[in-house]
Amino acid sequence: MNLRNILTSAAFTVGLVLNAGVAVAHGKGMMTMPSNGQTVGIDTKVMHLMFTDPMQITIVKMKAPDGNTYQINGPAANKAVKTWEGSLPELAPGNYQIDWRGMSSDGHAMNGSFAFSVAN
Ligand SMILES: [Cu+2]
Repeated sequence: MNLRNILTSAAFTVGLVLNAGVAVAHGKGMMTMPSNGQTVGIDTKVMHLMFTDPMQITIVKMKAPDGNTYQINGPAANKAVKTWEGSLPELAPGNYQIDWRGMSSDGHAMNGSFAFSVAN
């Protein structure tokens, strides 16, 4: 590895750390429904992402225990909102993970994830 590569690699690493810091700063006060680690019933129909500042949600995906990844659609997909509501597909018992991406009002790319379980 020559010096140029080392410097590029170091800059990249610092960039990743800074981005993580930004995400944490914006993520303060963020809440989800279900909450991370919560167990909900199979009759659960919606999920919420709630932010202290408006967030433009660009994509929300759900990894399901059947091995598939589902895209979760919400009515406010293209505008900044403090509360985003997405419709869930029919749920079966098991473990789920939601991954979301968005853009904060100051233009920072944001993302987060949380997990929940479904029981009968
Ligand atoms: Cu920002």
